[in-house]
Amino acid sequence: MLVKVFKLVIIHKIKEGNIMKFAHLADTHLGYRQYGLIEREKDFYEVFERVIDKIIEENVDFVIHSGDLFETSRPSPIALLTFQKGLLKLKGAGIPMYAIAGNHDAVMRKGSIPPQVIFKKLGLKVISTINPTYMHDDIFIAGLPFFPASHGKALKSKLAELSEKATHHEKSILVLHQGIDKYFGYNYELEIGDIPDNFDYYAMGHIHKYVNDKFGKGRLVYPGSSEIWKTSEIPDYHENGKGFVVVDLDGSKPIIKRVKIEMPRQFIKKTIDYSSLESEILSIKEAIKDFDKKPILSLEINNVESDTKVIYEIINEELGDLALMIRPKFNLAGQDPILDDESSSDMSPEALLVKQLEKYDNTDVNILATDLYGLLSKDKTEEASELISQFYNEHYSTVTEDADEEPPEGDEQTTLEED
Ligand SMILES: [Mn+2]
Repeated sequence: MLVKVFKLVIIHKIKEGNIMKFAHLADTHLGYRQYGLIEREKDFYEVFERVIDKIIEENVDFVIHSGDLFETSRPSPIALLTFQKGLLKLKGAGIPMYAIAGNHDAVMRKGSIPPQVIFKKLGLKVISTINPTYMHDDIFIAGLPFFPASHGKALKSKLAELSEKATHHEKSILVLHQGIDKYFGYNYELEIGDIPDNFDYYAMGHIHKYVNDKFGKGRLVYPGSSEIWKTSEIPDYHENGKGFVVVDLDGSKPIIKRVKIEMPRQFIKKTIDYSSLESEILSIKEAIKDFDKKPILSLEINNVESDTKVIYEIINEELGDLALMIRPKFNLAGQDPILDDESSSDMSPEALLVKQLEKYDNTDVNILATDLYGLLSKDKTEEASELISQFYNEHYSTVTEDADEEPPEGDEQTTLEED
């Protein structure tokens, strides 16, 4: 009898072992309307639906979303409904989802809540400063919402707490939405040495390109954004595709499988010499005329010897109906096209600001400036003034004690409704 029970346990364990895998995605930015085009907003929804279907096909046990689920902290009803539909589809398949808020969907004002909280009643397991840990069977899942660099001290102390808790579990996952210096050239909140090294898997969000690195007891992964959010992501898209990862935590090291999702629309970038403009236009026309969805065309025309307005009209007349958007760039004859291209145009205003700040050599002020830039460029004036007063309290006020203890966002106002 005892042998029988023992056998059953073994069989159960093996069975459980075979199915313990999860999907990890991030940066879906639902509600983002690229170039102000409704078609692009819909593309992001379509990709999200494809991701959900693919996750169900992959037969995972649970899903982790590492932040920037929505483009803003106040998503439109369509963005909310798109997520709700996906969440319910997963629920129907018996797959729960764990999620943190990213810098886009977090509200950095005391007492406010990220949109993820709306879905708790539908089963979404929100990882927050108030509820930072969960157990999924015997897997310990810990995480935090996005912390701005100005709250680096609080972030590091919370990471230390989670790391201590993880020591009591055999398998553990850390979920964060942060930039790390090793993978993110500028404006990061953490250095790689700040990250506790005793987790098996680091489910990261924030960086829109795909990163899969050895770290801690296992691996650190940024699945990247699910759609092309910025054109500078195109080279990475060609290299790694867009999508998510499926992680198998059964062995001593996690096994990562990259799952690519086909983009609904193509981005086409072409450099053309003015002398062959006509034939190039014809070949583009031929290439895109049967596309399901009109592509976005980036055309760089070198050695231009004519009025750019006239050329633009020609391009528009020939390709306007076949492309969703045409982004032309003209380089006049004799002008070095490399001079004003890639390097400088690839630098975001934020990166330029960081470069300018370097000469002041004051880390705290630089961090404040970049955080303020991030908030003010999104019209988050209230949060910006909150940040300034926190900064003032931390650095100049005589009462400094509780400044660091404040979470960067309020999350749930009450802890009564915990899962
Ligand atoms: Mn993002």
